[in-house]
Amino acid sequence: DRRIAMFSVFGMTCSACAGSVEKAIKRLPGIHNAAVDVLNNHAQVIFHPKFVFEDQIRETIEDAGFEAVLIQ
Ligand code: 9UX
Repeated sequence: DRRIAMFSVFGMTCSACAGSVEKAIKRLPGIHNAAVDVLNNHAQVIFHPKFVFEDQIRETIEDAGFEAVLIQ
């Protein structure tokens, strides 16, 4: 059982920002993959909804210092 979520992530100004967002997301349980695109301000996350939910992922991005909005 997998779900895909797309977030807009604001405040990333270099590729190291994207790396730290990816790393933070991947530390959560139930994350299959996280791909952060600094140019388009997007983060796509594939996850197992039995272990983690969209809002926990969104809060993790915010805790890493960025603003995140679930767009899809
Ligand atoms: Mo780049 Mo981002 O020098 O938090 S890592 S701006």
